[in-house]
Amino acid sequence: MKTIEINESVYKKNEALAGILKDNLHEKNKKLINFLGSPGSGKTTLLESIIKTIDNPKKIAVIEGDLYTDKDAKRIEKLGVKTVQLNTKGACHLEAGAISEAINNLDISEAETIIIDNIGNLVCTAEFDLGEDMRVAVMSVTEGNDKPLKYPLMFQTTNVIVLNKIDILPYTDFDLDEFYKDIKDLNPNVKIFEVSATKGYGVAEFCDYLTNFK
Ligand SMILES: Nc1nc2c(ncn2[C@@H]2O[C@H](COP(=O)(O)OP(=O)(O)OP(=O)(O)O)[C@@H](O)[C@H]2O)c(=O)[nH]1
Ligand SMILES: [Mg+2]
Repeated sequence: MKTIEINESVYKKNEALAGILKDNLHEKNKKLINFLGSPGSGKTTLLESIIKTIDNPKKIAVIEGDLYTDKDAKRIEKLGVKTVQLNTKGACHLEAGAISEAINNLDISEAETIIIDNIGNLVCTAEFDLGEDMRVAVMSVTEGNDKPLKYPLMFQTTNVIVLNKIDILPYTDFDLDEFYKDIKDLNPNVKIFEVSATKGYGVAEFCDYLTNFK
């Protein structure tokens, strides 16, 4: 009897599509950045803050991933940034094929960087390569400093961690020393930014990094 490993074939197909997408975008000199993290960690607020901070927001285009609504896409579109909504109808992650389709429906003529505002999820989203040049895990201090060890794949596969909601750190039991120690064990080369997306702390530094990375 023939046995088909569904998981393996799904990942292989996704990987192949992600590779093609990456090559296509590089040919056009465009960068793709993937924002991941738990629901409510502040991914969309951070995007809003970036758009308000950078010199020319037209250099950014956004793919919004959501299960059902277009609430986040409307928030970004309101700021004059080209945006496309992807609804997964309940699925907990995005795949590279859907990102290619979204880009085909997005005006990226002026954009140098396309940012994916991924579905709020600390597990499945980390498993899928979307052809991105950079992963940014957005984590907030209200989630607790134990999350990197509890959800290691997210923090091992990311290039950058944005530790958000730093404005309310004193009102939480988030242990910064433990957080840095755990991250050093999991992903020693990761770049970490302490940010408040609502107050704007650290956002300019993060924007510099986003716009200048090669
Ligand atoms: N105090 C504080 N609140 C923040 C900050 N960033 C975001 N928030 C709040 O956190 C809540 C969730 O923010 P969102 O940006 O919608 O979170 P998200 O990660 O996009 O959530 P999903 O799209 O559901 O995955 C909102 O009420 C924001 O105002 C911050 O830096 N400080
Ligand atoms: Mg959001």
